Amino acid sequence: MEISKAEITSAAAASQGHSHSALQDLMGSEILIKSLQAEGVQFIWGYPGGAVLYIYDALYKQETIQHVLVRHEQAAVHAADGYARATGEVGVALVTSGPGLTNAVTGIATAYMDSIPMVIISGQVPTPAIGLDAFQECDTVGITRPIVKHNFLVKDARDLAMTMKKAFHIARTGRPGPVVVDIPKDVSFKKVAYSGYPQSVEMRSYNPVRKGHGGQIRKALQLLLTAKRPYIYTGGGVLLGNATQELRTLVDMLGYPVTNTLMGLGAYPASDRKFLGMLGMHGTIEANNAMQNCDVLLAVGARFDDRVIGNVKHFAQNDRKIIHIDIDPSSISKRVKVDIPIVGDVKDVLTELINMVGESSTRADAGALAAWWDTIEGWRKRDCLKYDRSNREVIKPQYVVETLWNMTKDADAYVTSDVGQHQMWAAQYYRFDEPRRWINSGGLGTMGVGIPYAMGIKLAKPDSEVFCITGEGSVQMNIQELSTCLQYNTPIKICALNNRYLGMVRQWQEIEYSGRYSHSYMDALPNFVKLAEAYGHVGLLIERPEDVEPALREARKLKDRTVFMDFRTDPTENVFPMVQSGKGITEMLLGSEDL
Ligand SMILES: Cc1cc2nc3c(=O)[nH]c(=O)nc-3n(C[C@H](O)[C@H](O)[C@H](O)COP(=O)(O)OP(=O)(O)OC[C@H]3O[C@@H](n4cnc5c(N)ncnc54)[C@H](O)[C@@H]3O)c2cc1C
Ligand SMILES: Cc1ncc(C[n+]2csc(CCOP(=O)(O)OP(=O)(O)O)c2C)c(N)n1
Ligand SMILES: [Mg+2]
Repeated sequence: MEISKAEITSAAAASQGHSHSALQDLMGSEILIKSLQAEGVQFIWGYPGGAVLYIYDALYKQETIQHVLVRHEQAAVHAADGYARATGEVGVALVTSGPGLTNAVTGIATAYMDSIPMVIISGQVPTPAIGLDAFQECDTVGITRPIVKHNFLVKDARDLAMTMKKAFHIARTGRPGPVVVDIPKDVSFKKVAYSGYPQSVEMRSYNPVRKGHGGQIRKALQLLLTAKRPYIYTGGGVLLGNATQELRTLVDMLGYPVTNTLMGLGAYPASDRKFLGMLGMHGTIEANNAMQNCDVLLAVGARFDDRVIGNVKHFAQNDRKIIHIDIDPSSISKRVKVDIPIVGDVKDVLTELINMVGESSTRADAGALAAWWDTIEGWRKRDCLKYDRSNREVIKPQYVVETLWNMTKDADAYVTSDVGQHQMWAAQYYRFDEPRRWINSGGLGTMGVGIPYAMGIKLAKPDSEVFCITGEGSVQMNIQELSTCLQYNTPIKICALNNRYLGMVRQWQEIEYSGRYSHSYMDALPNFVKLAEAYGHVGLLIERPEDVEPALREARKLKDRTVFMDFRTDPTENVFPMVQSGKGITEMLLGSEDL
């Protein structure tokens, strides 16, 4: 079903309502739909059940919002989350009460950990039945409280429109996050007067700061311009705050080295020399060594995650000044003590910083900067991402990713991944130059996101190519969504790096548990080619290195088909560099010779 932009705009205008003279009696479910239309919602991923049948009935009677019937509620939330990550819009999912909601919990927690703007609507048992162990009742507000930015239980249909306005506002402003709106069945069918969707919203207790403190920004500037070994460490906040252009401008003005976290890949172009690669547990030598040895660190929308800092005591051994720009004050000095905190929106703060750099007559010490770059180039020469490229016997997983990158780097392509070794190889060997092209679960590390993320993106971006790099373990966690892909014509390309192992677990067992491979080998795997065919798609089995490129070429040619590529990769390959748990970020294992 194609919906034109004009139709969405006119539905949004109609649902805004005008004045009290336009007062009309509407059911709660109809008010909900009008609210979603007013917010410009185009897609909802969901699954019906008793508590939401009035909402589904109202959906049936409208034409501007496309609903996608998934095969499992977890995938509904992931698909809406993937859509949100790729577009920057609020992702919307709809689930029924009880098991519908509990199935959605992993999806909600995944979005929460990565600060993704979402509104999840759940059905609830009728208000008089709440607390009576009613059929399919669960305490949605209680269950989701620790994994949402906010949640609401709507007890009166008259509050519904304002609650939706607040939900969208909270989800997309400040540090974004998922908001759950729980709607009891009686609220969805009760008729109340509707006077239009609120134009504005005010909440006394919620006022996220946008503009950073001018005095703090000036102090940051002083530090940055007098640095001898400066470093810019950026994260997901740059993407969430749509500030990639500002970041590029600042880095170009300063000429300083820059790194991205796993969540920030694409915030700065990977093909630029000033980019040192990802940092952290599986980061490059140059990125991690620069982090440890810099004298001034500018952290931008990055939260000093344990996978990035490693052993905090080791990190603190070197003296450095830290400037931290983050919209959420609770992110600042959480794990690492910061010298100059700047609470504000990354776009606003960087813009101000850029203006100040432009106006300042001070310039960084060119000699010191050149010496710092020499040191960095020395680290870079180690070429820590080299691997056995010429192997003709077995497919190296890195080779699949690198080949895909070579073939699609100039294309309009999105890459999703699941969680495991394949995710790290995707992050290391696909060099993202643009924002919102790399879609994965970092904070919760949820296996099973890959296919739903890809189908959520493909729906919103039908003309783009969408690849899902996955493992044979992860892909089975939401494999049922291949059915949704067919029904809604969202042809995606699945690149399964099939090593017959829960590879990341196997790697840890090899390195940290003396090779005791407890339950990390997966036997009795399905025939993925036949499975893909059974779902109405194309399956390809690729067993030899020389077949990797032709398979990818064939899959890309099949534009309108979902293709499952089962790449049989080296089962014992490990991800390097690797920082073991408890180690400092410069204490890296670089290859199997270090084991
Ligand atoms: C198997 C596995 C291995 C991993 N290995 C690594 C690794 O080697 N390296 C690595 O980097 N990560 C790794 N991760 C990911 C890691 O767990 C974290 O998810 C990641 O490091 C966090 O990225 P971030 O600091 O960019 O924060 P995010 O989670 O992206 O948080 C964004 C920050 O920006 C702030 N923010 C949001 N919006 C704005 C705005 N508009 N303005 C200002 N600030 C804003 C938020 O408040 C928050 O503090 C791994 C994950 C898995 C599953
Ligand atoms: C839902 C969930 N369960 C368990 C884990 C722990 N875990 C992390 S990676 C991994 C193995 C993934 O295996 P596979 O998808 O085959 O990827 P590979 O590491 O082999 O590339 C596991 C079990 C997780 N991240 N998510
Ligand atoms: Mg595997």
